[in-house]
Amino acid sequence: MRESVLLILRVDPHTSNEDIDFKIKEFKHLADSAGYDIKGVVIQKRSPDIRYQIGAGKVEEIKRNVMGVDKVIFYNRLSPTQVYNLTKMFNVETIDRLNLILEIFAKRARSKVAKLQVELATLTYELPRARELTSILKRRERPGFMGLGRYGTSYADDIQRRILKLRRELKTYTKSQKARRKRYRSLGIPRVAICGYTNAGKSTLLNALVGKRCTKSANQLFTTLSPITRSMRIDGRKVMLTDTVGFLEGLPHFMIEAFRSTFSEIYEADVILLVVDASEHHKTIRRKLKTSHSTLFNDWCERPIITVFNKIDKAKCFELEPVRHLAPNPVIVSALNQEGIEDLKTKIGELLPPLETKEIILPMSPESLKKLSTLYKRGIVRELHFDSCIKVIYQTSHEEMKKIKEALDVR
Ligand SMILES: Nc1nc2c(ncn2[C@@H]2O[C@H](COP(=O)(O)OP(=O)(O)OP(=O)(O)O)[C@@H](O)[C@H]2O)c(=O)[nH]1
Ligand SMILES: [Mg+2]
Repeated sequence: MRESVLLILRVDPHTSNEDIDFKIKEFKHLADSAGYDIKGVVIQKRSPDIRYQIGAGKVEEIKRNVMGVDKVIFYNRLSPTQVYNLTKMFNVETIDRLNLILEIFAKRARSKVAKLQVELATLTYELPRARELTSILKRRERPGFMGLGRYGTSYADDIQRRILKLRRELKTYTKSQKARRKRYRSLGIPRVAICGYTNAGKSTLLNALVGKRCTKSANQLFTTLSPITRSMRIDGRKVMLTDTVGFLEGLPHFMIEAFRSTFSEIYEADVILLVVDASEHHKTIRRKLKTSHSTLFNDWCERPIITVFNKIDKAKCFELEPVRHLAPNPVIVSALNQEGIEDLKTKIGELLPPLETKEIILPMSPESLKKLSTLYKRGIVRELHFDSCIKVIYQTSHEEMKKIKEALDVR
């Protein structure tokens, strides 16, 4: 049976209805993606209260209706004192949106690296809270109180030690990831990364570009956590395509930091596909594009970006003009119906690092046929002429051209 939750959002007094709607829609989608049954939503417009985040009167009101709910989730970030006070008032576990996101991540983490990253993010969030909660519980002599039982005296020190260990383990992974990239680079195979707001259709797009179902897509947030890479051909050229974890508004820096190795798939790509759901209102599109750009530029990123407006089959009146300034190289597609995919491939081809074209002459011999098969594997054979010798019009990256000519001993 699904656990039931009550969602609470506090906004400042002058917040627009549009902003509230955006936050609530996303908050509900997050709770639903985590598998909760939403029993109710409470919104309060006021400045933050230091004890409870929402007003004390509102807390009393909710307290009367919170019976039968398994958990209370706040959209706002809660301080450890607020967690303690609210848990005490409601008598059920009370968490915030970041805990909720971390719960989803923990559910989705399959690979060893993803599990390490999620644990690192969770503990980084937990550490300062653990310190403060331990001291609150000690002062009030309430060890083991309502879901706060783990905050014993050595808990914060244990977390600190575990964080250091996780960082070391993730470093080892980063090294092997670097070695893999170096190999692709030395073979002259370019890399394309798919990124964008969560649920924009990134995984569906990877499936459409590769031409088969390689990864799961679903109408929930953070379906994809670990990057997956598949090869595809763009105008005959082999390209590695990577699908990555989605972006979300208000993700703190420490979370992006914990997923550094995943995000580096984006920063180190030759071309970035920034996917956005074109079926939403242009104000939502603008907001999600802004979040995506600020997440991307969190680190320095100078790669060419193609803005992929997806789900055009569902869009009632898509207009590019209001968001054009945030959308370099726009291409409009429906990944689900495979519309516009060829145009997108053409655009990717235009932005990939340029290829070098050379004429290669091979003598007529069985040995040359072996060399020819290597040429096919490692680059693009544009033309092939058999005469007294074999003439190949060959294309590959500049570095690879040098290497292959040396390896095959051809001119
Ligand atoms: N109508 C329509 N739906 C689409 C299209 N592309 C994706 N979807 C749907 O949008 C939802 C999300 O798709 P995903 O491919 O999982 O999105 P994602 O960006 O990978 O999501 P996360 O991995 O959760 O960040 C799914 O229900 C897809 O079927 C499209 O072109 N048209
Ligand atoms: Mg996905």
